[in-house]
Amino acid sequence: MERITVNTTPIDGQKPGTSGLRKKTEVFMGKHYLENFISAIWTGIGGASGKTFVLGGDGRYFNDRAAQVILRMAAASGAAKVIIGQNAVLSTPAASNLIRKRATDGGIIMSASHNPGGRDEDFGVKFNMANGGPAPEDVTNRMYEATKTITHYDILEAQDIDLATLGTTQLGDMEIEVVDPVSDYAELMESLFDFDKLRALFASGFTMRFDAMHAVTGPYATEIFERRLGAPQGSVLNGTPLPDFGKGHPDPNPIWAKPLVDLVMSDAAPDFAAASDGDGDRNMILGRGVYVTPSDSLAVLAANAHLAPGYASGLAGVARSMPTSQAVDRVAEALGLECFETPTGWKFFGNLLDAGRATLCGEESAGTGSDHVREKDGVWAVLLWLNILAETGASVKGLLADHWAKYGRNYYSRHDYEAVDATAANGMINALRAGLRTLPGQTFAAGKVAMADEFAYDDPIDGSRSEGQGIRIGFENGSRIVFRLSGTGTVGATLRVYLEAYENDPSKLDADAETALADVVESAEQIAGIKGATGREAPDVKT
Ligand code: G16
Repeated sequence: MERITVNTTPIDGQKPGTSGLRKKTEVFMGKHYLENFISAIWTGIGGASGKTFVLGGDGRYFNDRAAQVILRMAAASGAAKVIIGQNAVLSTPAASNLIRKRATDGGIIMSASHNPGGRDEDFGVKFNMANGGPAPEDVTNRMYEATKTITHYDILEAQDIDLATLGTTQLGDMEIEVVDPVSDYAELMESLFDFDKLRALFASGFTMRFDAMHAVTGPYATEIFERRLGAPQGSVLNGTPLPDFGKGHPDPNPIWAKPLVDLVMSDAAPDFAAASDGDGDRNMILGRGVYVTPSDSLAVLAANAHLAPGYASGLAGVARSMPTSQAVDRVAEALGLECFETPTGWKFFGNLLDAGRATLCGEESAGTGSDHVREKDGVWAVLLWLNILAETGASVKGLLADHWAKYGRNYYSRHDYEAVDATAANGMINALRAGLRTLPGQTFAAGKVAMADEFAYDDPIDGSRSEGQGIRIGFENGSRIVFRLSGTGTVGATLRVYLEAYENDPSKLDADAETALADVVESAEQIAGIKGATGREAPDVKT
């Protein structure tokens, strides 16, 4: 086994985005591409020597090959140990849990999350810190700087490691421990939720469908829902993980999980349905005849989390990403909780969770989580919903209706224009930025503009400042439009337009969301000229 030093040169564009580095799989498979970035990770975290890491991924195409390369590079760089999920698989929340539970120095997660997988699709790599959360911007900036000056990397020449067999092996001086990807995570879930009550719920005939979308949550969901909680076999759909996710788009939203939405809207609807994404951190919640927006889900969970044993003593505070609807703010106000508004990206919740200022966090992009790990967590969100339904005996629709009756309803939708010309998209955002000061006082279809700014965040814990986090336009009646460019796409630019309208008239809480938001949608076009800038007549995806 020989340690070799390979000469290389910088490769353009290795700047981590909202959540790590995501590129086309073929790009990652290109000469030195993965190796350069892994070496830059070591530089960004002050070296790998003597450290223990967790390694796992969502099982997408190239996951297995990339894992072997990362292990050889970790060994060559002096890492003491790597704890790896069997077959190099770990869901993102399970990886976060292992990083924390085993008191490691961090971990590498191989995933492009909800992006499709396969040789022609996407791959990704991100680093999580010792707290289990995504590396903050100062660390990812150091990684990026390292990619611009790299001249060589170290790697062992060795045979592939057997990652199918549980147990401990050696690679050079480094120890490798292959662990069951599910058991530690399932144990954590048992510590947070009332599994007896959930078993009784399923025993009483409660029906559920969980769509794992042929992605990483299949084994987790089967073990927890079917084996431990006794949901009938077949409650988990598409539970076999596939390297290309069965050619699907593993993003749990009404577009990509349409069959599940159709099911809950049909006569054959189960009591409850949910889906998760490629790496298991996102969730979509559905009930008989109803889709719960991620923003509403966060608000309902915040209002009812105390019904689950893990949160019985109440919440320290809540946090949402800026584009997420303000529904949770109303719950926080009623409960007297601190409520934080952070930029898009789970990494921004880490400091608040570590400092004990927030217990529950969530994002409009189908992410909800708590201080049990430092990632959003799809299966956890499903269990919290189930625990609340078991305690209240309510239906999803009933719980939601009660919630709106109490707090009012934040109608909400996100319109995505995918793979648009990056120059045109940036031009549109620049034009909006330039015109911000002229907007307050002007009236559009949605009403009179009360405020308009570009969001910047001052982290209350470490004082760091993150600028350029999206254009916010607030109306006097509580409606809001946010414009932002995605940081997770791999082709051109993806424009996201977030639309929100608040309603508390009891007779108007049950409207069709598209109708309720029509004026806000029209205002977004009036203000930004989206059609002209993107050349598109309509968004590609509406969530
Ligand atoms: C990632 C981040 C989330 C973010 C989402 C969308 O999720 O972790 O915080 O909300 O991307 O980001 P953007 O709007 O920049 O595309 P995931 O599930 O892809 O890791």
